[in-house]
Amino acid sequence: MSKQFQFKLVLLGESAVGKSSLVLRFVKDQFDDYRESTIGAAFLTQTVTLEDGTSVKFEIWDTAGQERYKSLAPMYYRNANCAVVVYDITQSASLEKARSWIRELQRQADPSIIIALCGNKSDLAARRQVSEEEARKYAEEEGLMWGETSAKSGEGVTEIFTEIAKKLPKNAPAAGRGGPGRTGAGARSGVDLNKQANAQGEQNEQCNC
Ligand SMILES: Nc1nc2c(ncn2[C@@H]2O[C@H](COP(=O)(O)OP(=O)(O)OP(=O)(O)O)[C@@H](O)[C@H]2O)c(=O)[nH]1
Ligand SMILES: [Mg+2]
Repeated sequence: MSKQFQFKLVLLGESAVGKSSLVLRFVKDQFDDYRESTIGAAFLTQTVTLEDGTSVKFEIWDTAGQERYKSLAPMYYRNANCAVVVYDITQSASLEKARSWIRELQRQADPSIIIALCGNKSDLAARRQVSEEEARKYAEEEGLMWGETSAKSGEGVTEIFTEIAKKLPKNAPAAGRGGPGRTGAGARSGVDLNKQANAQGEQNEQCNC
C-alpha cells in the first residue's frame, strides 16, 4: 500500500486577497465572485496524491484577514507544518502585509515550517501592482517557495499545494527534522498514517481552538 501523510497548513494574508477562494478552488474546484469575509477561521481538508503514489492530506486552517482577528492567528500557525501567505498582485500593500506575516512566522512559528508566498488574482494581470520579479526575489532571499495563482481561473492553485506536498518531509513523526525545535515539535512533523494505524496513540489529532 502506498504511504499516506497528513500535515497542518495555515493560510495567512490581508483580508480580500483570496485565501478562502484559493481553498475553495483547491478543495471543491469552485469559485464565487461574491464571498463573505471569513469570521475567525475555517477548517477544510484536501488530499493530493503525488506521482510516486504517496498521498498527502492537508488539514487547512483558512484564517480571517481582517485586523480584528489578528490576535487569533498564532493559534493556527503554532502547530502548522506549512503556511501559505497570500497577497493580491493588484494591491502592493497586500505584499507588505504578507512580508509582515512572514516575519512573524519566522519569529514565532516552528523553525521547520515550510512557507509559500502566493500572489493571487493572476487573472487580473492588467491591474498588476506587484511584479513577478519583485516577489520572486524577495521569496528567494527569505528561502520561501513562491508562485502566482488565480482562484478564479484555477491557474497555479493545485500546483502550489502539490509543490508544498512534495517539499514536506515524508519521514517518521518527529524524526530527522533537525534544528533546535521547541517542546512538542514532533507533533508538527508529518504523520505516516500507516504507521499510526500500527502505533496507536502515538499521534492524535489536535484541535487548536
Ligand atoms: N479576479 C479574481 N478575484 C478573486 C480571486 N480570488 C478571490 N477573488 C475575489 O476576491 C474577493 C475576496 O476573496 P476571499 O477569498 O473572500 O478573500 P479572503 O482572503 O478569504 O478574505 P478574508 O476572509 O476577509 O481574510 C472575493 O470577491 C473573491 O471573489 C482571483 O483569483 N481572481
Ligand atoms: Mg476568507
